[in-house]
Amino acid sequence: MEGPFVVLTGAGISAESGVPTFRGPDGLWRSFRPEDLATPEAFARDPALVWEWYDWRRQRIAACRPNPAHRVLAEMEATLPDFTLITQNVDGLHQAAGSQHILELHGNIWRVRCTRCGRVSEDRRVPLPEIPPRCQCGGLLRPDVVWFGEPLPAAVLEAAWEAAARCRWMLVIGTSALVQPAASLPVLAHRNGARLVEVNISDTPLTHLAHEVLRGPAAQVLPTWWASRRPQQ
Ligand code: BJW
Ligand code: ZN
Repeated sequence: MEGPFVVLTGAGISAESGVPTFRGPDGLWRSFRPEDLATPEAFARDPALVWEWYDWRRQRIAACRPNPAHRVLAEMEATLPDFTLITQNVDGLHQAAGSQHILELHGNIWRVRCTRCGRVSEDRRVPLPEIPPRCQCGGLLRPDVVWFGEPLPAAVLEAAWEAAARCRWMLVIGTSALVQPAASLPVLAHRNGARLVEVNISDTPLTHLAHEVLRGPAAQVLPTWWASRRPQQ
């Protein structure tokens, strides 16, 4: 466990908390795929429809608690001297588990951003009283998340690239590794000599690169793995 340690998480880490994944069988909402709804075009066409999806997801997530996998990552951060957590998730469950520093590549579902004045604010109301919600300035609010075709937050992505490029270990948990540029981070780490460990219930495009594959639900296999690796005091 020597050297910089990076973790990349995806929707699968929150599955056992009850948060639906994107591409699983229960990932669909009214038969829409994320590629149909998580786009600026969908929002421009029908903001109320897109907001109904987000409002439904916010209600689901509000009822969810972090699971043992989230908690292990908070413990790793507190234990390992050089540790970086990168997440594609927008659910806020890493924060709820006690992780302090989180690189959120795709934003956060509990923030809203005004499409007119750009103001960003936290809004945890579930359900939202008005759909689509509006800013004090009268502008239309949108979720402060990253949709397909939109750039990731530059500083966050830069920090993630740097961490991936220099790490000795990369743990990739619960992501289908289909969405770019997040899916390239483990590839970069691998190319630079990091030991790649994948935690997933199924194969992904990264599985063939992994030095170690922990096959099973993250909330079960991650605590066991960490218990056997954790530095003893
Ligand atoms: C378990 C489990 C358990 C289940 N335990 N495991 C290069 C090549 C091709 C395409 C592109 C490219 N570069 C860019 C693109 C386009 C696009 C893209 O990647 N498209 C692909 C789909 C082909 N990317 C973008 O558009 C990105 N933007 C960009 O690149 O901008 C460039 C630009 C620069 C300058 C100016 C303008 C543009 C943005 C991507 C944004 C993704 N957004 C979403 C929505 C976020 C908001 C929201 O939540 O609503 O992010 S889409 C959705 O997918 C969400 C997720 O973070 C993301 C990844 O999903 P994830 O986490 O992997 O979940 P699933 O459901 O796919 O997988 C779950 C996994 O868990 C599975 O493997 C299960 O087996 C496993 N699992 N239970 C362990 N218990
Ligand atoms: Zn505004």
